[in-house]
Amino acid sequence: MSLTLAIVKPDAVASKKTGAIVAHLEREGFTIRALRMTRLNRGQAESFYGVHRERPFFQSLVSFMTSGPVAAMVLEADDAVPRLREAIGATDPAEAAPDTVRALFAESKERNAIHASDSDENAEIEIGFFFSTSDLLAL
Ligand code: FUP
Repeated sequence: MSLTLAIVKPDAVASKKTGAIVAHLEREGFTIRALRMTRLNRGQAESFYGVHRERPFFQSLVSFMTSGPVAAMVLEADDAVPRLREAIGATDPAEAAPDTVRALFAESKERNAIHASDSDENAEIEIGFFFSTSDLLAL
């Protein structure tokens, strides 16, 4: 079993899709090992998306990610990282495979409902961004 981080983004939280997305991920076989609502401030969002700092969409992405609460969760499954990437679908919902979270719930390439870690290394870093060791002690 391995762990990954998912974030239900502000678009999906605001439109009350959090529960449906969590239910979808549980149906796909993930176990929720930690879950919390929070609202990112600008510094936190800039740091979380630091790899995209030079991209033209960076400021818009940071504004969106700080626009309202998010639901961050640690998900467990066999091969959790690649399986969650498959379950969320392509970045742009217009290109996401049927029955993926983004095909079902996302509004646009930016307002795309969910984030998922893209490697085991980043999953560990991103879990640490939202959860402390004591949150994960019961794992
Ligand atoms: P993903 O791994 O699918 O979340 O996508 P990326 O890491 O490539 O991009 C991170 C976030 O930047 C996306 F979720 C949405 C945003 N983004 C845009 O707003 N416009 C783009 O052209 C690409 C990404």
